Amino acid sequence: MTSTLTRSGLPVLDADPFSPEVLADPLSFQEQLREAGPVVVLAKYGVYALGRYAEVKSALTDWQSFESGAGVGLTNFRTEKPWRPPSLLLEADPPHHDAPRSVLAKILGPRQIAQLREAWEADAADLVDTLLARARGGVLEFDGVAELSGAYPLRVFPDAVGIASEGRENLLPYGDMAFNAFGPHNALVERDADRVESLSLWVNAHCARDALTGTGFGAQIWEAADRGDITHEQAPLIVRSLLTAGVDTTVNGIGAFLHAVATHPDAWARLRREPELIRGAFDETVRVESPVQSFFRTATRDVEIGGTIIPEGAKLVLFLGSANHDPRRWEDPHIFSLDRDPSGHVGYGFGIHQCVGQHVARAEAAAVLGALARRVKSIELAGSPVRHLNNTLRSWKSLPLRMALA
Ligand code: OW7
Repeated sequence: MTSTLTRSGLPVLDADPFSPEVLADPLSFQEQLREAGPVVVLAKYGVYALGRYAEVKSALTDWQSFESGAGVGLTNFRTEKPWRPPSLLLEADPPHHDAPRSVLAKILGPRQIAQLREAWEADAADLVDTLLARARGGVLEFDGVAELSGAYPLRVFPDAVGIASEGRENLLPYGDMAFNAFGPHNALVERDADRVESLSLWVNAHCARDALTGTGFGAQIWEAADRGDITHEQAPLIVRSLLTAGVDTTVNGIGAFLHAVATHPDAWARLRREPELIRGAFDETVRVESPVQSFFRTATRDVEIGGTIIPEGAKLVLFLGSANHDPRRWEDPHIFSLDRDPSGHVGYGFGIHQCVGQHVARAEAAAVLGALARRVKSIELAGSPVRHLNNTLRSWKSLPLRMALA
């Protein structure tokens, strides 16, 4: 695949970043994108693309010029109907974005999440103890996705939101569908076409006030409506954001963390000796794996970026994963290292939309990896891991692991 130039001098790529081949292994596409130039045209979709750290970060920061309200996927909400009513957070701009954002930022703030830490650590210890009870001769082989990364968030997060137990198996497929929907209408989207209605019905029903128990995040969103911080019409859509964005992301973040330690034995030994490094190690995981690979923006005016004018109304795709591997910003960008400072990565985005749930994600990951670090001497791959393909998410379907008890 080569890049050619348009008459305006812009590089054009024919490669499809949403093809199965690129989704399975995006690094060479990303390098091609970064090397082609700071702003590239993707011929297949007729959109602009950013793959370098500097431009991705500046587009994320400049929300006035690069709006989210026209959708953060390929679909332009100004000209095409969204697959569901837009998110009041992700797919909104100031001033509409601000009240929902500040309500969620308080409910999911570091102090609030710190209060869940002990219970979440106990849940992680219980999950890991039950798993390790199956060890024979001090060794256990298991699937890290089925038993840990795919299980733990479903054990703690729906409870924290306050939804009922029945039907929780809908959460991962719904999230998978929502994250596929940011991409083009390809086979990954088509595959789920007959489930959109039933999965949406289930999720929407669980956003209602009477479906949310006790003191959970969901009930707190409704209380914010009672206080007048948001309207009662907004409340269920904000609950929907939690149920959409809160499960697949953490499953894949924790899965990426397991893969990183299973393939870096020195890092695992060090995390066992110095468990206070686990949180920073998770941030390095989010940088190197970038569980959310891309989001789109739409130009609100003719706007210059990377020496190019993006015309008003044009869609551009920001490759977060590529920015997090840009050698212009990161030394040995493809290497997972406990010795680097990963701060400034754009794996959680940047600016006013930066992941409002990141304290939840960090707490879940630290609980699981902390429980393992106290009990498990070594972790290694016991077979070839298998990718799960998604238009937006970097994901594992299976992660065969072998662990030796400490
Ligand atoms: C929402 C990490 C992305 C998301 C993703 C999908 C949906 C939403 C947010 O954040 O519904 O607000």
